[in-house]
Amino acid sequence: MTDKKASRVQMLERHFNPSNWKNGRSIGYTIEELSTLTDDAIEMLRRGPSLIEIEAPITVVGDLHGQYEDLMRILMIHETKKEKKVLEFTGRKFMFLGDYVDRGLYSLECIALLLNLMLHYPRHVFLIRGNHEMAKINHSYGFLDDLQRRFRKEEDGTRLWMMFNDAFAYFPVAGLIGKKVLCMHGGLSPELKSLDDLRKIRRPIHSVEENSLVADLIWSDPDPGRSIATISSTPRFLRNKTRGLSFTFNNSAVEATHGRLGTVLIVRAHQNKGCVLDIRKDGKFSLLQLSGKRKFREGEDEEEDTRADYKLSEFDEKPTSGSVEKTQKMKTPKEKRPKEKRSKEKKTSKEKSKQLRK
Ligand SMILES: [Mn+2]
Repeated sequence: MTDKKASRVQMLERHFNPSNWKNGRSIGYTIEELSTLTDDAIEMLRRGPSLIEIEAPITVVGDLHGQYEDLMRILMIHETKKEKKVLEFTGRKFMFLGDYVDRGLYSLECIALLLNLMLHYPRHVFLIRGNHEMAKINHSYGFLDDLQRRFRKEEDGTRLWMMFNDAFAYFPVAGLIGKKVLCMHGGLSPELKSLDDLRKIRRPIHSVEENSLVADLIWSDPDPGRSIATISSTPRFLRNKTRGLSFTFNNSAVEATHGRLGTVLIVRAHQNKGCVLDIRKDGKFSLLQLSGKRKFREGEDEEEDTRADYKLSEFDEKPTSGSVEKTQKMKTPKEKRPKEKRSKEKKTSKEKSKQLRK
């Protein structure tokens, strides 16, 4: 085992040990190990694709936003013995759809563990980029502040923040599961004409101004409201007033994209409040909403966590089910918006996933 690998395994063990993170404790890191982690991540990601192409079964996870205990529940590794954890974990594949940092209390724990898992299990853990994996956003929604507070010298925190953002610049921006399910953080783009458009995206991308297709993949939303007025047979992208950039897209835009790309389902996050989608090998899927309250930074949310322990049974036991081949619609529960940007959108929206009517 190389020194680097040994250091990563040692960090993973710290992550897996509940006494290190339960009861509100943060995991301790050194600048050196985090610096090695981000360097190694860049080295792997720069050689990897912009579009992750993979087969089911796979578990797709929406916005984490520093909810470290939720992440541990999703991975299901904290209740078992060390050896078993690894065995159990290596058998499953995960695609995370971005927004790992900001808002929650444990941004650093989430991103450090996920990068480490990605390096350790490169065929099982895939990280897609969210809008919070952008320096312009994570400098003001918590990540920078957390790092500056947690490291002894403020400039060390700032340096780490820059190192993480250097790694984010190489993150892939979309995933394709079984050639049929297209995943991204935000949504569709009028510039998305073929899967090759995704495969050809060059990285690093430090700011979305550099690439408007990437800006849309990371920022766009479905039409708000889904009122009768939004039902149109013409693919339509409107200015996204809620976000202040990119577009909203209607059902016809979804259908048109499926027609061009040969896909049948769009899976996205960006408005989630912690969702897990299990896609099985036969194309059937279950959507699980994480129950319980999430922990947020002061001022981000009034919610307080009241759970004493975290077990799988706390998942909603009545998942929304469907099949990739047959499903026409899927629910996408919405995330909490930044307060100053929150709109009066309804709690859920539906996305059609039919083939294009020519
Ligand atoms: Mn987002």
